[in-house]
Amino acid sequence: MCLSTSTMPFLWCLCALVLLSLAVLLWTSRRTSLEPPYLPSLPVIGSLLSLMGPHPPHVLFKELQAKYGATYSLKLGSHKVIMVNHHTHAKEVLLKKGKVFAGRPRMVTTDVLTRNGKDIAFGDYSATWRFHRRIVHGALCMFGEGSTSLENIICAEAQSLCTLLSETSAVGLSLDLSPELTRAVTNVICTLCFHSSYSRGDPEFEAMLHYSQGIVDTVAKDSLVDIFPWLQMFPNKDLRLLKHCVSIRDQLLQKKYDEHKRDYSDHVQRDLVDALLRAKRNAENNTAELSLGPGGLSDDHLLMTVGDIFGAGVETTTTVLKWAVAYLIHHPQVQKRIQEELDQKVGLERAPQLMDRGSLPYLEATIREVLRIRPVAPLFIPHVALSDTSIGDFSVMKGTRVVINLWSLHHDPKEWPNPDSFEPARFLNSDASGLSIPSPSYLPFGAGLRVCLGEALAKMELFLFLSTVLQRFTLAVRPGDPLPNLEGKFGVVLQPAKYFVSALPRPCWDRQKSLN
Ligand code: STR
Repeated sequence: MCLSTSTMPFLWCLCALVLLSLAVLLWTSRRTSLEPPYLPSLPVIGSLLSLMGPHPPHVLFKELQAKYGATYSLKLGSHKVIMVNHHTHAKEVLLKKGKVFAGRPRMVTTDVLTRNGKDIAFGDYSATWRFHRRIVHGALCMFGEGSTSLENIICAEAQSLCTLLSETSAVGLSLDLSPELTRAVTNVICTLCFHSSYSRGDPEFEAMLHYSQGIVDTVAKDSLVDIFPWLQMFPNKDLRLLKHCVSIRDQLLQKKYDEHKRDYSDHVQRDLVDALLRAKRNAENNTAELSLGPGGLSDDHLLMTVGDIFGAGVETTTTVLKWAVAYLIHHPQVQKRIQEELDQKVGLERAPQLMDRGSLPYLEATIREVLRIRPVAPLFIPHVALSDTSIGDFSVMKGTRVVINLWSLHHDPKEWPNPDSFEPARFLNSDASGLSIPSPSYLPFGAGLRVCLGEALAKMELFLFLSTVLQRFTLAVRPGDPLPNLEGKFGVVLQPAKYFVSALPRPCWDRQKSLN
């Protein structure tokens, strides 16, 4: 066949077009089917062999970036997990594609803790979950930030902590602050939830301290039963301890819940449980809300959520306070600068209040730095992709677990110069008169649909407790005692090891008191 010269250019164009479309097709399919680099994996055990070693998981996962890049995947038993170590991908998961990644995995330990995911933190994404979270958010707003009564409660607890510190320092003792901080923080949450509080030595409080630690030690820390659910068939010490602690917690919660149901009135809202009960009753009267799915919002849901608020409210804030004190002991110059700021802006005549927050930027910067250097939950709680999707150029299949390594975000040397050194001033603006967030790689409370519900409350507590104590005392260890260990014990929260503190009354405070 002979082609005329006039048709040649047309054919060339056609060929070029076909080739171009093929290239585009090939490129786009490569782009979306690209899998993140994989850690070596064996049948049944998955990547477990690559995860053994001396480092805690968050540190190991950060270091594996050097070999596999910031986003890589691994297998935990039969579960495919994508590990995200950089803020751009973290924000894509939490914010840009928040809804797609809003799922939660079912795990043996969290199912024990939450009656199969009937809470908010560990519960999977659903219409019931959304409704549940909305009413808890509303109730927390009503009793949370801006509520003067809550401020008064926190201040009263902070003062009672100071009284204890005076008593122990008067007899030259040093003290493990942990139970006292926990009691103070528990009382704030208890007042918020149940309008009740504990005095020192209350047996119910002692029981709570014990069960809460048992739960933190055993729940959702990538324990083997969570990776291999079939291990439940064998005797398991941790799972037994968890079940025991959960049953004590449930008895305690049930008692409070029953009392509230008995005394419930539509006309008064004494606390958060009353607010939740009202929302539940309104929903039951409203047929539209009844399309929530099997069971709607049951008593179990409310009970488990109160358990979440309690557990999260106590364990997280207490842990941050313990880290803050540990770092302040290591950095007396930071403590001195906070105290100078307090002396200048608040003085000694009165205790600090929330309205002082704006005028104490260095204290606020210190709190931010504590939350950066020792994030409460260094791996957050795992997310699950609810449909086929992508992270950056990598494709992600429905059902994949996604873990955000907040530790990597907060210790990224490209974002934070000297990431391992404690430098509150990095959160101050150029003339040190106000605050700044110097990097987008900072998410202490998470972000998106599952952002921490207690952020405002936590910030109030951290500010009031630290300012009240530091106005009156300098915290140190006794001469010859070791400084607090800053490494932390990995678990669902990263807790510091036990240490002893001696609180030295500040001379200026003592002088002021003797004048009054
Ligand atoms: C602490 C111990 C306890 O008694 C109950 C809970 C349930 C809620 C958990 C909490 C725990 C630890 C901190 C968590 C919180 C939900 C959100 C919070 C995991 C296990 C964080 O994401 C930091």
